[in-house]
This record gives sequence, C-alpha cells and structure tokens, in this order.
Amino acid sequence: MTRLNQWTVPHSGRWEYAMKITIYGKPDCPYCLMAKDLGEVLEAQGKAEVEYIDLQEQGIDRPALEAITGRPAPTIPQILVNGQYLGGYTEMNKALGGI
Ligand SMILES: N[C@@H](CCC(=O)N[C@@H](CS)C(=O)NCC(=O)O)C(=O)O
Repeated sequence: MTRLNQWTVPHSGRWEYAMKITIYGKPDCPYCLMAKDLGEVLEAQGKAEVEYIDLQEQGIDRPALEAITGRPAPTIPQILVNGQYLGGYTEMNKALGGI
C-alpha cells in the first residue's frame, strides 16, 4: 500500500483523499463555474475528491439546499468540505485556492 501524497489518509485498508469537496451549483452561474474549475484543478493535483451536484438536474430547491447546508443559501454555489459548510466560491478560493 503506497501513500499517494499528503492529501491522502488510510481508510479501510486503502488510501483515500482527506478532503472531499461537494459543490452545489447550477448551469449559467459564473461563480458555480469558477468553483467547478477550481475543484477540477484541486482534483487534477491529487489534493481532493470533488463532487459537483447540479441543483436543477437533481431537483434540489432552495429549502432542500438549506436543509443540506444547515444555513441560509441566498446565493449559489454552496460548498461543503467533508460535510462541513465552507461557503461560496469566494470562501472556497480563499481557503483552498492557494494550497
Ligand atoms: N459571494 C458569492 C457570490 C455568488 C453569487 O453571486 N452567485 C450568484 C449566481 S452566479 C447568485 O446566486 N445570485 C443570486 C441568485 O441567483 O439568486 C460566492 O462567492 O459564491
């Protein structure tokens, strides 16, 4: 079993990413696209596993999104890290843009 890099942790006999980023967004949303792009960069760098969830495609409306994030969601994207609320693209870029 080889450790991939500092972003991986042992889990059930194998290595998995320590960071799982979940992005809730919609098409035609520039901030969602920026979050998606940053997520793709982090994933390509082997730093995180990223899941992008299209709210329209999945039929998730605002109350449902707020139930998921546990707080008001006046804007999109809404982003979680390991199930914990992070914020929107601005917070994602600030926290993870330079890692
Ligand atoms: N500060 C937020 C801004 C996000 C934002 O303004 N998103 C737009 C869509 S790209 C939005 O949700 N506007 C209000 C709306 O669509 O109801 C962030 O960094 O994510």
